[in-house]
Amino acid sequence: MPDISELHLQNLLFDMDEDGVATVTLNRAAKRNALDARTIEELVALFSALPAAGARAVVLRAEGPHFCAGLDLVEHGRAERSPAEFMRLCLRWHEAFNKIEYGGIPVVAALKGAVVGGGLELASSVHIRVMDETTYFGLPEGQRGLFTGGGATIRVPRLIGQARMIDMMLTGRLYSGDEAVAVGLAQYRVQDSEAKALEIARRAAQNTPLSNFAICSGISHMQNMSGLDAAYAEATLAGIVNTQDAAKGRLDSFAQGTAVKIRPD
Ligand code: 1HE
Repeated sequence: MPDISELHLQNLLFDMDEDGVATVTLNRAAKRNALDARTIEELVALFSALPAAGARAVVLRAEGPHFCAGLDLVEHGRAERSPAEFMRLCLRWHEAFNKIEYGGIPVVAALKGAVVGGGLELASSVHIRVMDETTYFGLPEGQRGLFTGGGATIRVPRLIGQARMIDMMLTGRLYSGDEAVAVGLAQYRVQDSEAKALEIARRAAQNTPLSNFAICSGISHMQNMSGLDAAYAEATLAGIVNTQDAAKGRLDSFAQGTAVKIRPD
């Protein structure tokens, strides 16, 4: 697998600080960060390379006033893809978004403006969504004569339920403001989504990498299993995580009364 420094990124920007907090930026503002085939390949390559690069948490942000306008409709219209070609393209979208959801590294999205169509599919693959006052969510596929192809049918109902997703797709209903948080499209609504996303990523990066791996891949995998299998997988994962050397110091400091207490003050 190529090193991150060897990737030739054009539509994404990448940066990582000394604490392993990485920033991935959608960098096609002139096209409202619409997802063309190249951007999807860059997401696959970048998120595949992040674990070996030592990333402990990621902020996913965007240039310009909109997070992401979804599928590149112009590229799609011009390409005149066959059904098989578009199916293969969708499988690359799944590859990219699965790398994000199942990669084991916390990914926090800093949302703004349009988070629509494939943009919502991308946003729904991260672990924590932070929106600002300009953010709105939509699934305009129905209006465009299209259907979701980047995992929305799996991830969006998990967030907001099937009935709300169908309503969004049939009527073009948009969610914004408090309502978007209330229905589950975002967990935080703040003035500055980038500052908040960075704060959350920094905090998550302080957990042990193995705990974060379990949280940011195990929970998703277990949602795909039967209850019985999920319980088995949970016990197996806990067997590994809860006996890790990296946790010993934290347990000792609790026993000695020096660890932070878990209470709302
Ligand atoms: C684009 C795209 C795009 C903008 N593909 N080029 N997604 C949509 O249906 C949303 C389509 N976009 C919009 O409704 C608007 O662009 C926005 C509300 C997001 C922003 O509006 P605005 O006025 O700020 O920008 P604009 O003037 O509409 O667009 C600026 C440029 O970005 C313009 O290009 P230019 O060369 O004429 O300057 C637009 O063409 C370009 N642009 N959005 C391509 N989406 C796996 S299946 C997933 C299916 C879907 O995602 S369906 C949802 C598609």
